[in-house]
Amino acid sequence: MSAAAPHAPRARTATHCPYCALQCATLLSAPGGTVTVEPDPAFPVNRGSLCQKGWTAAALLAAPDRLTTPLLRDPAGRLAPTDWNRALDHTAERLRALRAAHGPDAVAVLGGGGLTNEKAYLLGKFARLALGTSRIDYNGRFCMAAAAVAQRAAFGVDRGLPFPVTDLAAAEVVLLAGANPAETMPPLMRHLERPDLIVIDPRRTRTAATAALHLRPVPGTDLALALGLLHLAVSEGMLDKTYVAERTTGFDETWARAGAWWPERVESVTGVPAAELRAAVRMLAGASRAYVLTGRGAEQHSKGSDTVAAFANLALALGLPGRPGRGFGTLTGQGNGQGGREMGQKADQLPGYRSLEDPADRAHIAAVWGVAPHALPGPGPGAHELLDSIGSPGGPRALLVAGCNPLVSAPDSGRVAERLAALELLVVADFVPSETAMAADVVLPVTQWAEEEGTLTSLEGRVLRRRRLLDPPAGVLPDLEVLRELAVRLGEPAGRYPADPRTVFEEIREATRGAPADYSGIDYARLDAGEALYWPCPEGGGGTPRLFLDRFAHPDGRARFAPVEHREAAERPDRDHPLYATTGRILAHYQSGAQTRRVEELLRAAPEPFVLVHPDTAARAGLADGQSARVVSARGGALVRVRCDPGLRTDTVFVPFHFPAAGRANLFTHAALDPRSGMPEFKVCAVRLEAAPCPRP
Ligand SMILES: Nc1nc2c(c(=O)[nH]1)N[C@H]1C(S)=C(S)[C@@H](COP(=O)(O)OP(=O)(O)OC[C@H]3O[C@@H](n4cnc5c(=O)[nH]c(N)nc54)[C@H](O)[C@@H]3O)O[C@H]1N2
Ligand SMILES: Nc1nc2c(c(=O)[nH]1)N[C@H]1C(S)=C(S)[C@@H](COP(=O)(O)OP(=O)(O)OC[C@H]3O[C@@H](n4cnc5c(=O)[nH]c(N)nc54)[C@H](O)[C@@H]3O)O[C@H]1N2
Ligand code: SF4
Ligand SMILES: [Mo]
Repeated sequence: MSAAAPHAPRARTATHCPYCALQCATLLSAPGGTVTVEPDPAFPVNRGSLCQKGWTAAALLAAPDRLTTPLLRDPAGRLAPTDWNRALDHTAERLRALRAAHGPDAVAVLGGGGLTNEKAYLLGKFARLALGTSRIDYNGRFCMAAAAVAQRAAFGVDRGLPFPVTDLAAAEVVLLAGANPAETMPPLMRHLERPDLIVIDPRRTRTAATAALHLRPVPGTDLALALGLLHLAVSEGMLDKTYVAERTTGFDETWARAGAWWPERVESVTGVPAAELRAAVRMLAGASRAYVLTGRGAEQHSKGSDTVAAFANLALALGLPGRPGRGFGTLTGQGNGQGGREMGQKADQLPGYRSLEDPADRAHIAAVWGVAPHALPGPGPGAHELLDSIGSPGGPRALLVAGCNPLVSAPDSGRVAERLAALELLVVADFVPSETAMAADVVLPVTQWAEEEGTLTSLEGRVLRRRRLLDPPAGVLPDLEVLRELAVRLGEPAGRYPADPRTVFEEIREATRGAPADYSGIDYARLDAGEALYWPCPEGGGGTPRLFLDRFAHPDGRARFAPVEHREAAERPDRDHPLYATTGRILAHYQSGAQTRRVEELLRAAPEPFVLVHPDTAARAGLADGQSARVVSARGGALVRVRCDPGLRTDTVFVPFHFPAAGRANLFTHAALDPRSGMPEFKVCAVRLEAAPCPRP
């Protein structure tokens, strides 16, 4: 797929897809000025394949409504073109005034897991030094936060997959808890052809259709299900006692709880027949090479981190983590969802997975940044709490957004829209007029993937190079330059904010030296020479494709069982809202859809918001396939097209969250948060279906 090149192209360029964390390798060229994307057959992760989004990625470079000039809201309330100096001067002046009047925490920052490592790093540094604010978080709070908390607690470090994805191809059995890679990472399915799959998903997805066993729990009951699987593993004599004794702690307390989750009790809570639970455990325990993987279906709950912990418990009981050919992991979602969570844009973290509360970590980063440790603010609130506190006493008055579209992607988005409207200053850096950008006071147009250099860290913890094919169109600046220009206007020395990605990466090496996510041994030259480098990679080392083979990352080298207990979802169906609603993804669109709704081929494939509903459930609501309907919760409703799908449970509907305006799934989602991770409950709430008069939502 191709699109007209905005500017004179270089020769053929090896880079990676701009979308998900699989980071498929691509070769870009621009014969006759038209950018062409091809899969790189040499890269083991995608081995010459791409999904529809990858093939069509070039189209966005020349999107007709691409932002190519800064915009400033005029006194009449319209966004009008302006020049860079005015946009930056105005932004800095307003930020200074708000900070002077209300203190540094009056200014907040929201980053994204799609930002390169260099951008995420510099954004964190900018927030903590140039703004001096503790209020910085990113959209990974809505994505990887629950898995990160649970993995860190279980294994001592959070690298989504502690092994290369290609290892999966040699497995006999892979359990996927709440993941639908056939739509969300299609090339990954090539590595899942040989293993027998056990899929846990309330829907019969494309992934479930390929499974040897499909468990269909009521949404929000995976924690009970995982406790039940652990119960069976132990009660049927499949516990790996030697492994548990030698490599773990905490089994007894954990068993004290899981022991009460006998199969019939689990069946009554989850709706999954006891016979299927038994079959799942026997398959897993009977395989000599098995993996347990979680996705957002299990994680995006107000008990998401406990649920991941419960699946980690199961994997530990069967002796999987940290052994060759077996393991536990979680499928990171966004392009730089892994690197983005360890570069210091997270509310509680400094680069390298260092802690904002650890004096030694603070001192290390302060020294790299050339400031005193006390100059670093403390930890701040998670993304949803941050957004929710706008307009409350002491809450943020200005917000800077880079790499996120919260008007569409944050939970209970009716309320989020109100909160954003209460800001005194909203500044958005983006390359397309996203819904959030169009609500901003200042819009800063930035470069896209094929126009920039940098690194991203894929779902397997491998650091990859993004490379530039094209010059950016006139009028746009790279994010790094925007940050430097703003920092200077806020009184910071320019040298503290290098705009050259390679220089930023050199600083990342120093900042992460000796940290859990150690990048000190990685540099552009090694990456460009084709080395496969996985963190931790201390200076002089060859990186770590497989973690935990000898020991886990806790001081005693042991993994931790977690004594978690099931609890109900924040909201249950009742008379007014008799159905469960869950949300997620479809193949053709990416996230808030800000990018993929601008690609003609993808929009044709999925032009409008819809609800998947069992035909009997639709009939009961007086609806037929193709009709317009509203999916209504206690918070609001989304206007969608009805699509009957017998693969749905009769008590559950599914709505993709990729669509804007009245079709936003997040108008009905619940903002109940996981207390351990701040993850919202995107995957379950109570709704009813109503016929809607409007034929085209
Ligand atoms: N096409 C496409 N691909 C993407 C993305 C995209 O937007 N579009 N985004 C990327 C990102 S950031 C992410 S995080 C990943 C996400 O990748 P996935 O985790 O695979 O995606 P989801 O569709 O959010 O959720 C997976 C499945 O969870 C199921 N589910 C819903 N509720 C429950 C529940 O209570 N329990 C269980 N067990 N399952 C449940 C849904 O039916 C869905 O099929 O995809 C990445 N890849
Ligand atoms: N109901 C429901 N809601 C969900 C989910 C769900 O399953 N259900 N999933 C959640 C998950 S897992 C995620 S990851 C979030 C994602 O939610 P968002 O982060 O809001 O989604 P994106 O569409 O990726 O938004 C990224 C924006 O940043 C811009 N952008 C991309 N790259 C760059 C860059 O390098 N620099 C700058 N300045 N801008 C850039 C894009 O054009 C786009 O406008 O949504 C969450 N929301
Ligand atoms: S699977 Fe992910 S990385 Fe690969 S082509 Fe599709 S969107 Fe891009
Ligand atoms: Mo995500």
